[in-house]
Amino acid sequence: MTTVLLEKKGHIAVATVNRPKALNALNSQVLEDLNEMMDQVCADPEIYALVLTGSGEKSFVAGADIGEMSTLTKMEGEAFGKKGNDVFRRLETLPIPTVAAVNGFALGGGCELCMSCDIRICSDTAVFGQPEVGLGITPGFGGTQRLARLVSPGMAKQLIYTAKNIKADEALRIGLVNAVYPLEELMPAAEKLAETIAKNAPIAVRACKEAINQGLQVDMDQAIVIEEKLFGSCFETADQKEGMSAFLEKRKHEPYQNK
Ligand code: DAK
Repeated sequence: MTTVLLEKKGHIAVATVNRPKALNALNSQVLEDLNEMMDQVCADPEIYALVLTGSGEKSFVAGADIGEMSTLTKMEGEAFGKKGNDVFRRLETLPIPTVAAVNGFALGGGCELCMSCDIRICSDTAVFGQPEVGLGITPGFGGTQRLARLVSPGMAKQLIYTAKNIKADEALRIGLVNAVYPLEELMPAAEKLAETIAKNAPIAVRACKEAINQGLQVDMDQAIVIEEKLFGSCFETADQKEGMSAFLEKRKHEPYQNK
């Protein structure tokens, strides 16, 4: 991987989009490397949570690479869009929980990338926006769908139709991010959050992600059945037995084994 760095720290991994000279814009290589990064993360049973960020102090990801996109034909545009959508959907449904640490510009494809993560936190320097209509295109990596689901449809429409950027405080106010930190505190906070998640029973955490993601796509009657099945599956795990035994024996549970 040349454009995505992957670092393992205990039970968490930190992936960094690394094209700082182009403000980490997403070209085909970055999309391929994000895929490779997810192959590596999924192949490692010791990784329980993933943090995704951008290289440098200025940008998370400043969108899809406008230079690469500018000359695309209709068919090439569709192929580029599919490549990105496949990667973003894979990230959204990655079995382990994901935290986006947004350290600056998150525009267009960058905003869409962070919306494919489970949780977003950002620096006080972060800027979010979907500038696509100003470039003559629609958001193409799921922006119309994920933004409307994460914030209100009216707010999503305002952001997308106006192509106006918003700052961190406004992103917090509308619920696009969960918390804002001074830039230097962002990565420690993101890693601490991922480590806190990673200390819980990994199979149960993954089941929660699946239940929330799948349940939101169906009606409540079906959603509750999805939850029941995943709840039941936890009772086949050693971690459930240890967690409940520890409670009953009034002791701290042993570190969970992901079994
Ligand atoms: N693509 C390529 N290069 C970029 C870039 C981008 N999105 N953003 C920045 N860069 C490059 C700049 O060209 C510049 O390169 P050099 O000139 O130094 O070689 C370098 O990064 C530094 O940028 P600036 O000099 O512009 O830095 P400033 O601080 O002055 O401005 C900025 C920062 C983020 C406000 C500005 O760079 C900017 O406005 N960037 C573009 C932001 C943007 O519009 N992003 C959204 C792109 S649209 C699709 C699927 C998905 C998409 C589209 C179609 N299909 C279904 C086909 C997604 C579209 C988008 O993401």
